[in-house]
Amino acid sequence: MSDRDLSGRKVDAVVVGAGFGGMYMTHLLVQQGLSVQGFERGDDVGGTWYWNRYPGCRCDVESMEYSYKFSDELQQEWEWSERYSPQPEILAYANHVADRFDLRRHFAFQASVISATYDEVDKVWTVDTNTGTQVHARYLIMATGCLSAANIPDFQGLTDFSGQTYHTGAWPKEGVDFTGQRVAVIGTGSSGIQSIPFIAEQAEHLTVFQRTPNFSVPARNKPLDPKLAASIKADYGRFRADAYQQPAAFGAHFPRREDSVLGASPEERDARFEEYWGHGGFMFLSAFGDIGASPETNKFAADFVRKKIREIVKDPKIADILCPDSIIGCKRLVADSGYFETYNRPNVELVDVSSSPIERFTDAGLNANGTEFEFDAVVFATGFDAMTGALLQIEIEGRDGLSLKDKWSAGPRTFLGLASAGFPNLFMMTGPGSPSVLANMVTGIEQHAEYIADAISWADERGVSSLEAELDAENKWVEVVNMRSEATLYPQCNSWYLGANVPGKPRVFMPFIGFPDYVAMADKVAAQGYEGFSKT
Ligand code: NA7
Repeated sequence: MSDRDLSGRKVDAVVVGAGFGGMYMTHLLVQQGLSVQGFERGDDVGGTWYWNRYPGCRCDVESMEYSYKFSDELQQEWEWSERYSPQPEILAYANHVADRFDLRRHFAFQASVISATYDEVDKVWTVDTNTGTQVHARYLIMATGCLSAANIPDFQGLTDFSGQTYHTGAWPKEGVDFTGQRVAVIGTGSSGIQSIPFIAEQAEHLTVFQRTPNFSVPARNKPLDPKLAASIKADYGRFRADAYQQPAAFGAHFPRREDSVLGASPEERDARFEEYWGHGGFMFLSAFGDIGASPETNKFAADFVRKKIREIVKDPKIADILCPDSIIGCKRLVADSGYFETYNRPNVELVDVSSSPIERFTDAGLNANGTEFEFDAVVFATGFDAMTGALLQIEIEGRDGLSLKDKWSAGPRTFLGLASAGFPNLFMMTGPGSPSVLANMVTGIEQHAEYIADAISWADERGVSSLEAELDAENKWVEVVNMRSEATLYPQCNSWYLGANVPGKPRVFMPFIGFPDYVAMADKVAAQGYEGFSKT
């Protein structure tokens, strides 16, 4: 059915996005007997893993954790091949889930929602797509993803460039062959750090433009040990339950140390950090109990990584440029495979644009630091308008003509990161104010999907036709989210958690810190009859 044939359709719920969130949300609502119309701008399911096909793309949460737990058959039958799944395997998994639960039939693909307007009298959302389709729904569920609105900075002269340009988050499906090419990568976040070693291997010459150096630790990716997978599957329920109690809903098996870095001798510290450097990935931050406690305790871990960078990178001047001088873990820690080693290659060049920005693009390349560079292709690894970007690209109009864009002009305001006052029957999955990007995304998604499905069924059973966050509950929630972040080191760097990577975006820390606390607070709201939501 083309999405044009849908016009005028009335459904119980519209779900926007066919990533992990939209798929599970749809599955639950359909099981509850609701009619669902999904819209997805890509031509198939997968969300983040549909769009981010850049070389080297893989998850930074381990495979046995980064998967759905709602179906025991699914988690028992699916087999992951590596410790950290590569993008093609996660996309294959998303496709398998769509087939297994027959989800595609509920979605119109290549259809972007452009506006959604609430009619307070009829209590109905009218949703329009870029293909001219209009449907009506009692509930509108935004499963638009936290990192799905690509950020390409407004570089002067960009349209003058005659070579190819790519964004890591909108990578061509057919792949890109850089063989024999002079390539630039702009950006050294996760996407840049993951892709740079692969592009360097293929390209004739690679120039990396770095504005801020990032902390990265080896992922230590490897084939998944079948015995380990079998032992987890033997009691997957327990493994998931343990993860659920972790602050970020994963890593219960990490050998987490509680002692203070201040109590260790220099030799003990070094040996411990070495051990955790050997474990790989986020686990590094568990080497001592207080790495995130203060700039002073944090510096020991940061110094260790800086030492490692200087050991790996042979040219001391390049090593200096690659050494971050910030808090480790404040921006998302990157798990890499041979990143720093790449700078020892003769075909790789690092350009520091920290003190003067890239000046302009030209026909042949770009000018930076007073030098003209020439390229066949430029890769923007420049990240995303995170958490709010995809929501605010859609003209969402709630009660009394209130626009979400206007309401959030000074930063997002939500209750539970799920709902916003003035927007009845609109739910956001992993929205700002929920654990979202600071938790295992799949776990956060499952929790939200189940929460929303339960809320709708609760309302339907009682004849409640509209659920809306109360302003007072929302204001208190925003306070809680802010207080929790202020008690950490997170506000001390310019991360995308704060919106600091997008010029003009309000500087507000968006995720809720602490998954188990969040679940407890959300469950209490539900248990008290959705206290904090007005019901009509
Ligand atoms: P990130 O982590 O936001 O990284 C984007 C990078 O692009 C970062 O190094 C930025 O430097 C850089 N950037 C952004 N704008 C510019 C300009 N104008 N000039 C030069 N450099 C620029 O995005 P990723 O896609 O790597 O990762 C996002 C998440 O996806 C990641 O955390 C994982 O969860 C998966 P900056 O640091 O802002 O100075």
